[in-house]
Amino acid sequence: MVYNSGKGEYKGFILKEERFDPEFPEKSESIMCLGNGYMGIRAANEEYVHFASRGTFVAGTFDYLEDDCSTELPNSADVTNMLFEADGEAVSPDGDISDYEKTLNCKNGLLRRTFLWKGKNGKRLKLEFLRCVSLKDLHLAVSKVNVTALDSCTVKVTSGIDGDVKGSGHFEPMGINAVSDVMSITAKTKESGILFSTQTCHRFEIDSIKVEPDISVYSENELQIMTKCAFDLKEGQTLTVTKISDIFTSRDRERDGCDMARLVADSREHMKKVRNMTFEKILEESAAEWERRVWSCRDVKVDSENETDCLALRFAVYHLTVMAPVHDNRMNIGAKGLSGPGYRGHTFWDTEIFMLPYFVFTCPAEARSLLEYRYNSIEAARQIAKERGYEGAMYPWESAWITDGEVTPSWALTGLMEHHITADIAMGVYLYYVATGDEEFMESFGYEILFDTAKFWASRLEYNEKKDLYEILHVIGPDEYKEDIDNNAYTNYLARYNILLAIKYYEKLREEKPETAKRLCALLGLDTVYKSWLGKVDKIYLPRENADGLVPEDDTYLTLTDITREDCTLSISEMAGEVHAIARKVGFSSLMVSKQADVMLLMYLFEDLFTPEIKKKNFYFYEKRCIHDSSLSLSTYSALAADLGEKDTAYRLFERASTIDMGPDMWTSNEGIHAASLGGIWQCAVFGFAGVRRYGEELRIEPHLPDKWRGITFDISWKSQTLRVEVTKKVLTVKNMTGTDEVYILNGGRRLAVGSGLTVEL
Ligand code: IFM
Repeated sequence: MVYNSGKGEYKGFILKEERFDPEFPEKSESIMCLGNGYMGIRAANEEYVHFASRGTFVAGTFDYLEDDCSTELPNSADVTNMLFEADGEAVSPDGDISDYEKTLNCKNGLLRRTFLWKGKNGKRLKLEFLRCVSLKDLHLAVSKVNVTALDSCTVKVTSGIDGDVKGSGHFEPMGINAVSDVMSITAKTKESGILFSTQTCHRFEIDSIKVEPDISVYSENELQIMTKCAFDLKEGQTLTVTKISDIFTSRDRERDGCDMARLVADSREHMKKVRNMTFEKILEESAAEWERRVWSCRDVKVDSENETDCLALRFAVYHLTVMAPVHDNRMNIGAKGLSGPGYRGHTFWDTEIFMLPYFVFTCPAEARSLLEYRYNSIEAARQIAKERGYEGAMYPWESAWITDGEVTPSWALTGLMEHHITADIAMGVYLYYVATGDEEFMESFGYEILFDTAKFWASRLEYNEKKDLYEILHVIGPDEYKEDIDNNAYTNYLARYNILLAIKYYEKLREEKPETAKRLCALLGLDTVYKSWLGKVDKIYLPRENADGLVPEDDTYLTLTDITREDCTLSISEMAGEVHAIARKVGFSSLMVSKQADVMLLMYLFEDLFTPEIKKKNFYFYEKRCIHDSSLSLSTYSALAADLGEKDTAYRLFERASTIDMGPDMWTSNEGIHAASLGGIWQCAVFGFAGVRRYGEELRIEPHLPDKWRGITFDISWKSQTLRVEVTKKVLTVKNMTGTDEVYILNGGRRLAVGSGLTVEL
């Protein structure tokens, strides 16, 4: 993979694959996936290639297969397929090809692939494949292929809608159809009964002149409808195939639960409007939307000695856009976005802790939609609490559709024990509220989430008479290598904070909005719960540093077998393979080894809990024992290192974080990109190096640029004002681009008014 191959306005926006390796098609399929939050389409080649795993995922369309272990986002019918034959020989990128190039332009969402192909019979073709999923029209995808005959030959095209893809078992076919040049497939998910309509329409041109070939339409099974036609091309002639496709489902908010007749009518109406559009027009409109919604306000410009750094940020912003179903508050972001089948499309704490901050600071309306999803799931969370003998709302570790409740596969203990997610969601609500001051959100949704999650924690605490303390036993913390442990520091501190927030806002509401307090009191029984919060909150056990200055990750972590060696030059994460081998024999639970940031995340989120010396000590202790076996880990370590002024370490960790998807490892992204890691990369730059942070209820900006960076510029939203932040080695500049309200920032221990523009010497 080559980066930054773009020029002019696209410089720093383009990822390029220079060689097609049929052994590893999945890497670029995931990382170059297209989408718009409604759907995600993997960047699989148009031609079928052995290993390719085509993927079209429509947000929120979860389905459960009886013999499977939990609900998943099904892979729906593929519209990207197109096979070409030259004088009877199939064109394939794993044949005799040259000048291969596949690029993703993050700026306008254009996927482009080109190569020269030579058949066994010596016939040569030049091919250019273009694809776009519209950001403007969420149902629309378009492909255009230019096939230039370098030698005269007959080019046969086979193209259509292919629902016979991996995972098609989720669908019951409802009909295939071809009316005029529009082909369609309708299907229904087997358990959730969601109706799908997928349509496609082809247009053919030779040297830009429309042609109408004899077309034969056929299907090999009920999930497929294909068209075949042939063109005699003279040397130098170019055949252009434009394929306009759309997808609608009965899960779409506008047609929620509709019947097939309505779905088909809506789809046909839509296709009528778009079928005559050119590829260029669709791309242009989509690119304008990218500019309006994303790049004009969310670009992060990094001026670095290493050009890849800037691309890493844009790659993150690109994917955070295509993965997020922010058009519908009944949906949330999957751990792999919409880029692959990994984690079944489920939502984890990844949203609130790793991605939500990006949305809060760049587009609060989208952040609100993601939090409304949690509110819309609150009944299911209450049900989980009840089933497990607790009170309030206990959020599922993995969630899918809002009424599904816990969807973690039953073989994973995390679904039973990883409880910190409930407090993570409360933290997300709090961050959103502080950054936006959106009182209407709080009245409608936020307070209820804060109170009911705190109610859960109050019922979850266990009293230890001997210690006269409340403990949280039998959990899994962020470090998932340690199962069924007691008093995970991260969980205990966050649970307490959740309760503290509930106390604070309940008291505030009683004072300032007695009607709201009364309504919520009646709904949640807050009078009794409030007393229990007060009685318990100061007695929650909060692990502190021991005599060696170490904060124990849980009750037993520091007693486990330490396998690090002082004389070893390799870090433990560099020895991950060996560590796994040891763990296979003795189990991770007996080793002083962490999968991912745990205590570090606590120190990052709550920066005043421990002194800088203690934080530094713990940083190096835990980093030495963390194999970053989760993509959520490196970014936290990097941002915390930046806070601690450990610039080189922070940069080294940032570089590693940014190679999780974009890097040379060909296996890491097979099942989809790492959504949380991409949110984490944004946090490394904005929170870590630029030092932006919610500090209490204030905005703090305390930059720590790495040596390789000359500067960084980006916009953030704070209390309805857009602030342009520019950091160089010497100066921090903050401009209020909205200018309707005064904003203050904390810097160097001072509270400074931004006014019409603020410059601080660093
Ligand atoms: O939520 C994470 C978890 O922290 C580590 N395993 C993968 C999950 C999904 O990304």
